[in-house]
Amino acid sequence: MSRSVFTGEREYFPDVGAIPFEGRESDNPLAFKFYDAKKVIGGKTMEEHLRFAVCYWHTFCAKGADPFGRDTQVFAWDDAPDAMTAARQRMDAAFEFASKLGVPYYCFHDVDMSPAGADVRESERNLQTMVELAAERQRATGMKLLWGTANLFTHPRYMNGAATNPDFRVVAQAGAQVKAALDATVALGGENYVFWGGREGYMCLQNTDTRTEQENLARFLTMARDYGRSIGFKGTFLIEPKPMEPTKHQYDFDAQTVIGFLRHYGLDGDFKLNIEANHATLAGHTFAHELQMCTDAGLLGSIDANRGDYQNGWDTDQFPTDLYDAVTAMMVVLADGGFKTGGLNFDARVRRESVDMQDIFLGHIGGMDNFARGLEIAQRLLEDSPYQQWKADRYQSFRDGKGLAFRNGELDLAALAGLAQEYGEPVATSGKQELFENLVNQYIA
Ligand code: XLS
Ligand code: CA
Ligand code: CA
Repeated sequence: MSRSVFTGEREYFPDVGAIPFEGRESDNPLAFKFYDAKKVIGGKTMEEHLRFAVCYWHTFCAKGADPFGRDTQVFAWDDAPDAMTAARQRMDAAFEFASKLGVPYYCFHDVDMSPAGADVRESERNLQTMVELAAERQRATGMKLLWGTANLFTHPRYMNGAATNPDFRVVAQAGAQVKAALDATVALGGENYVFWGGREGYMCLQNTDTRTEQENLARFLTMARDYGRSIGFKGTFLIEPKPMEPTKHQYDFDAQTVIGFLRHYGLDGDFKLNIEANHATLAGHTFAHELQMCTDAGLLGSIDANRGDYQNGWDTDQFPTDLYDAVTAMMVVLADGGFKTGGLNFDARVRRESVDMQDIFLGHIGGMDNFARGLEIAQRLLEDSPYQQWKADRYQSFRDGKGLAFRNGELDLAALAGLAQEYGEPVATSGKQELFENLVNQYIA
């Protein structure tokens, strides 16, 4: 992977150069302490394992506004006479930032990259113009597109849903946006295409025909899949679960709900899941739980690594700083054989109070270092520790004899009951939770 630093006509982060790896003793805040891109862990470099991505929207579009206060951050690239000039400047800033940080990937929504036009045609033209520039910038930097997506939640027309809107004309608008975003993703060699259904749910059960809406969602996704494949998209379609916010209830509630939906509608051959740590918390699960449900189903696609706040019930999209979370997440990813088309996207934003341009680098450096440590520790836990053996040993009784016959479907319920009589009361076996937890902490050194 090339790490040439890109700067356009104007340099937007002049005080920051390429971020070096300096090791854990370094006192340079603008250096990696743990992420050493070329370091080999278990046969692959850190860069190949982690496949980090910077997201366009939080990093270069959001400026600190919250429901109680307006923007706090000022971005030089917004200073432009018209929206397309601002979009070009934003793109230069995005590629400068990502190439200085040294991440191999980025992600975008259609409207992050290019302004919506007066109608569908004009919006498409704007996006095509920006895609041509993005393709040039990708060639100049070696950066790649992890995923593209369409923003089907910000525009007022989507207030009652996009693919699940009760008004078919709105569904058609959503179709136009997804078609153009798929074209853009394919043109940029995107490895995945994401659907996050922020408004695919309801605010009021009484006014909502949930059955029709969910059937329409499946129909819409099937059409998108068919169109994507017809234009040569070879990557993975991803659904990103989230239980709520902005809607009271979102249909893609959590991993198991989405897995059931994909299987029910025969979409599990083309779609996998994009798991966001923050959304796991909102659904009442741990990050690792959501990842585990996906790998059990063979449907782990990609990760949005941003975390929530355990005291808050909303989506705070913070950079991931919790080492335990990173370790337990990477244990699941590594045990699954690592990412295929997916990667680790920082769908994260610096805090509203973080108004220095350097803060954006600091947030990403911290998240990348945290996952680099998580990777190394998880690898050692899986390779060097007795963890996998201990876990497998708990299920030893299914490996031969009648337990194996049960697994193979060779016993009926009457036979199972007969075995209970024959065995008598089983001797209690300890679950050894403390032993497992202590082992994980022993390796977090
Ligand atoms: C919002 C989601 C969103 C998706 C992309 O909560 O995380 O940012 O990742 O539309
Ligand atoms: Ca989020
Ligand atoms: Ca996300």
